[in-house]
Amino acid sequence: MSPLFPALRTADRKEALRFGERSLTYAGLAGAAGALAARIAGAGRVAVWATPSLETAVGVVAALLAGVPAVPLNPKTGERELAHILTDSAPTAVLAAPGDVLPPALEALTRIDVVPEAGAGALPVEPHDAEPHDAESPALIVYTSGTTGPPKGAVLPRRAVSGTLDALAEVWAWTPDDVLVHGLPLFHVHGLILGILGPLRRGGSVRHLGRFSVEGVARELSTGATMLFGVPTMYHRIAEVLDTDRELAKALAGARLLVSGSAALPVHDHRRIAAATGRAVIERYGMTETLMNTSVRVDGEPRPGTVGVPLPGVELRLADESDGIGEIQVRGPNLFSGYLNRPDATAAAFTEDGWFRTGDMASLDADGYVRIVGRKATDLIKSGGYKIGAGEIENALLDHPGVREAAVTGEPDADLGERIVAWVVPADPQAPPTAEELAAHVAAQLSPHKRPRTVRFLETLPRNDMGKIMKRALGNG
Ligand code: MCA
Ligand code: AMP
Repeated sequence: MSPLFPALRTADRKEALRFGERSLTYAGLAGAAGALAARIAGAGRVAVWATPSLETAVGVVAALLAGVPAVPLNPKTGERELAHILTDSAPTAVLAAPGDVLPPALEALTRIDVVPEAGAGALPVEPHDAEPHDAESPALIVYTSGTTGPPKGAVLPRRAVSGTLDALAEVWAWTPDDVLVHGLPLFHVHGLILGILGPLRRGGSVRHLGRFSVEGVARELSTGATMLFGVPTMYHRIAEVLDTDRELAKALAGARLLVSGSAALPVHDHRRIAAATGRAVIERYGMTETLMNTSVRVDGEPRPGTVGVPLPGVELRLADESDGIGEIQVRGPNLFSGYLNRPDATAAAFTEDGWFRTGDMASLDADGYVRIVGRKATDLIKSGGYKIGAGEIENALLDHPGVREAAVTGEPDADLGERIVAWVVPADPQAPPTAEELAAHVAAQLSPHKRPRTVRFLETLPRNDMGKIMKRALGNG
């Protein structure tokens, strides 16, 4: 297989990456990532302490050059989830920035500091020389939540990464001249594969905001950035201030492409942004296991409420249709190779004839535009663009001594799309734990974005004759 990042061969002075005040040219990236690749070659698997930083980008590129699968870790992952990911993925080393303080769970691993300077740390190598030629070799392992149990590691081969990025390049006319801005986290597909590896594969540039802010978006789009990637929560926050922020409206109006994904962008926010800027936000639809499936094309008609058409090379069908609505199933070079250590879950994710079951329910417009209308599993919650399983939060809550019973649902939320709600029967009704205490417990065990935003105390949970909790009887859940 050809190299993932051809622009590293020319290694010129063009800016590749910028995080705040710090940046790296293609020459700098080739040197730094090439040197690190030489150090980690043959390392088995490496974990990457995926802070929103230059070090994360260099670390992941180095792993790809070395042919060593990278496991990006959310630096805010709580104890229980981190322990699971480390046991499951068994990395031999962890890549981190020199100043990063790592949790005790990572102490058993060899720590390798990432130094984003050309030639730092070891002998520079020709970056493409060590790259594996096998398109099926695993590039990244990205953990993703299911309805129950701990997150599963989706094994993403090099073929899927290059395939999805090249398909997006075609439909978005994405070129080396594009400068992307975003503030997405770097431990998921959206921020890392699309948002960092995407510009690098094109030989373009990316400016990362460190953390998302409306001001940062306005500043970068008015000073040379051409594209914006975000989750709907980010576009909602933009839409909320557009009426009063003329600079922001001007900056968005001048962008070449505004792309939203990870969850549905409400039609109301689409309309507010279009009215204030004259620009339509383009939606694309993907999943950790499938990378990108569909998108509105840059030369196509944006249609709020739809996620566009299948990308080149992706086959899409609706299964078990009734009243025009069916489950989206996909096939193509964009798909993962399976869940790590979970042949059972991998087999269950595919139909007998080899199509991947997304669990998303949709209808098709007459011209093939896909309209997502919901999800098969009510126990999956999308909050802020993060996928969260109700079961993992329930298990964490049940571990708290103040909780006798717990059920978790998602409720509509204008900012987050869905808000996590915990329904709790306290162990001692006279002295229930506080909502803050339970949120902090979930944040410390799993991850802060999985914490309940609302806690409602009950005397009992509604159950059916079989003893199963009836979530539909709980408020809107
Ligand atoms: C608050 N915080 C806490 C607690 N409460 N920390 C510990 N314990 C607590 N009890 C901290 C949080 O960690 C955070 O810190 C800060 O307070 C604010 O938290 P929060 O309110 O959760 O943040 P937010 O402002 O509401 O976040 C909104 C967001 C975020 C920025 C939109 O949800 C986000 O980045 N979403 C992106 C999700 C994403 O990339 N999804 C892609 C997966 P701090 O701010 O320092 O962190 S989907 C995918 O990849 C597929 C393929 C696809 O299609 O794209
Ligand atoms: P994740 O497993 O975190 O990668 O999230 C994948 C899920 O996000 C998909 O199965 C969809 O439910 C949802 N998703 C991603 N993009 C969109 C979109 N543009 N519109 C609606 N849902 C989306």
